[in-house]
Amino acid sequence: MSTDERESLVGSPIERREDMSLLTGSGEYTNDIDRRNLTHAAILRSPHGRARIEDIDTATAEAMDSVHAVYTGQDVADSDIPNNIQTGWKLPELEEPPQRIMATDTVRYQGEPVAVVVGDTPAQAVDAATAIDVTYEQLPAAVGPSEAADDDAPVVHDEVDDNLAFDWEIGDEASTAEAFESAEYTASIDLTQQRIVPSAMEPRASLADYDSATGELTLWLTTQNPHLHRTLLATQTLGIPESKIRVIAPEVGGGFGNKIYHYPDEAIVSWCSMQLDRPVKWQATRSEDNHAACHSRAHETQGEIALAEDGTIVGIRADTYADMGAYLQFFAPAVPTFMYGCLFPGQYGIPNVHCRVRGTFTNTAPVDAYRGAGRPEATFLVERLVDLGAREAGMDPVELRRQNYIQPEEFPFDNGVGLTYDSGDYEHSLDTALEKVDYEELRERQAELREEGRYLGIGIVGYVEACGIGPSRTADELGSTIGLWESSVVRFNSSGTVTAFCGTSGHGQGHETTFAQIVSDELGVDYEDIEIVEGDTDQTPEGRGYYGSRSGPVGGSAVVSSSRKVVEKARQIAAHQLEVTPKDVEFEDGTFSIAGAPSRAVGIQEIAREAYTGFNLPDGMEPGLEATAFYDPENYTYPFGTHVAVVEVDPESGEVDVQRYVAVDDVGTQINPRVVEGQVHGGVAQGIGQALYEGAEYDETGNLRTDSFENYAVPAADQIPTIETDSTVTPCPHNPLGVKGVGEAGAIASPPAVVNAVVDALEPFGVSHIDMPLTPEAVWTAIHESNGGDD
Ligand code: MCN
Repeated sequence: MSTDERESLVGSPIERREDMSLLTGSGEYTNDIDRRNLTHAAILRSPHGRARIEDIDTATAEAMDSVHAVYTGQDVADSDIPNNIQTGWKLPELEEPPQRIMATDTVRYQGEPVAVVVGDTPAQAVDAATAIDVTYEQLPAAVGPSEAADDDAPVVHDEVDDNLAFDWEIGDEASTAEAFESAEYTASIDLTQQRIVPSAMEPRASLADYDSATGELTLWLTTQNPHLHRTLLATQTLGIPESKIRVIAPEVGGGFGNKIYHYPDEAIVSWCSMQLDRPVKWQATRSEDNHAACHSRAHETQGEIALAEDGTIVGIRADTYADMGAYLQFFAPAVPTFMYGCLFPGQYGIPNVHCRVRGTFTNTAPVDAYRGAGRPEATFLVERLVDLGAREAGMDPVELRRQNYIQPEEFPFDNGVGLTYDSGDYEHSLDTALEKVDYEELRERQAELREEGRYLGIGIVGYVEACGIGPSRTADELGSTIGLWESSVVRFNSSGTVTAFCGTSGHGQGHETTFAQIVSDELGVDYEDIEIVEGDTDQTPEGRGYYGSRSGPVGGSAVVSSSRKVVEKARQIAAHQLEVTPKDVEFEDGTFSIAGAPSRAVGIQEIAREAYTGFNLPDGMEPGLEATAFYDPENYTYPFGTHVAVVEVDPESGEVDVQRYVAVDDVGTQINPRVVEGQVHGGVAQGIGQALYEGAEYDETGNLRTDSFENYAVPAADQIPTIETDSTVTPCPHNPLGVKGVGEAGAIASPPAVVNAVVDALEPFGVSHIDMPLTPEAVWTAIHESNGGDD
């Protein structure tokens, strides 16, 4: 597409350029990569939730054909590397026991690495790992976030005898208690936000190639943030200089938060390569990833809402236990605190808010961010409470919401618990969604069907989330150890084409398309002449990667900044050639010209070619045409929206049929509406998965019952309804594109939309809440535990 055919590419729903290779199987994944002398690693993992390692006998494994080496945790411990994975979010008074890349004396979750075998083939390595004989003394395990805080709970780490990683609160407990005392109506909920296994299409993998001659390590890794991984490998685990490490993210097959973290596995594989001076590859199986990649959500919460007589929400409070698993992963302490408690008030102006969160260690896989990270939990809680409050006050849930919304003229809005929402129009979003579903007609139909013994439910959710987090200076105050800026280099090549190197690292979000749209608009260069490069620490500027839906608002803004710097240098060259001063030169659609003299004009690609010959540049100017920019956002951005689920529940079987799903999202200016829609679809599908199907379960010994897709139900395509999307546009006021993030919106809004709908359907049975996943059994049981068993 050429820019002269249209005014602006930002806002255009052009097709994603990355899809052809992904859809035709020509994408290159870590496990597709081959190296000369390649070997393969198999990691032996703890079968127990908690146990003492009494002995490891590796003799049989070492003697097997084609085995190059067998290493234990003690070998690593003896090797004088830092060997301590630490969280990146240091809450005050955080308890943080060390996390070694392989256990030495105690294992603390099923799946924790204990030994590694390097063999000629993956199968030979696995066979040899199976031949390692480990003698364990199995110990009682701490399982469940609130049970782990009991006085007599088994202790996960000796140095933290109450299993409490942190005890955090926000808001005003006393004023909130007063609001509850004087309230007309109150409602409460006890809920479990179940543990989720983020199931990317491809399990994790790494290929490490260490060259002892140069001391350089190249690591192909399923990572969302190659630079962050490089830093953590250098400083936390391997101890080799960061400048000697190159991390490359090929196609990673989806991340969804789960590929942010520095796992023991890639450090083990790299360390093996360093010992053997040979490339070593490791590919997790699905079951291995279910056990050993981070899980998510895993809260137990008591929540309450207080209303005045007229339906004004006067207070909300929550007491949450958040499961941290056995070790603190990179964002773990931030997810159930700042990303949860600070968003608890949702779209409402609530004068009294209090939220306490205790993060507990348990003998389970570490828990950290998964699509939405804290905001799904916050939205679920407040939106369930609003529905319960409406039921208590005898109000329509729509009217209760409408009455309590923050109004457009109140932005920027201080939500009282640490956040300043940038812009919003929640009622417009609600009205758009209600019109799309024809709410009045639906309520009439619901009443008619109830007469026939059929149970239709309508679930409404308004969400606001915080993404594109920054600025860096406030991240420091909140405990972050990293800045939250993003970077890019925009470079004209000598022939006039453009390559933009970005610090973000997308895997399916369409960055190659949307960032090229931005560059095309900024430089006035044809879209086909622009390439986007991400995901390689040797090629791209230092970046922070993708999470918290930051690539559009933060990464896209960095692309704008570096493009504009390029234009300014090009303007000086144009002025020199047109023999005027730079301020007399205008720039539009890729052409520099002089006002009132249209024939005196020169295109930016021509200027780029001149910049590289260097023949005719202003005195003292360096040749070349490129610029680097780091963009640090002024604030988070706050996307919002209204989602409506319409379900029918069969009380005989407990089956839930999602008949309609309407998503109205406001993500500010849309760079590419097609990409935005795709992101909403993906998020809603994952949220419906959480609402109806998914849930990780451990038994009391810390044994993971849901270790494969045979017993962990990720929805198939035919279990996801048609998703009807629409949008409103309220630009972000503080970034140059007006963009808010979209990647997590669908996963945030959809679980409470579905649960609100099911509970609405079952109102005649007196059902007020059902914990996710709403399996037929859970729904049937809820009906029968209320008055439903008697009808
Ligand atoms: N975009 C847009 N207009 C906007 C906002 C964004 O066109 N107003 C575009 C962006 O340019 C980008 C895409 O939408 O191409 C998503 O942008 P953004 O919301 O900024 O999110 P990120 O690119 O930073 O991706 C992260 C987000 C998160 S946190 C998870 S988890 C997630 C998700 O996106 N993981 C994904 N979506 C995913 N989609 C796929 N296919 N795979 C994953 O692993």
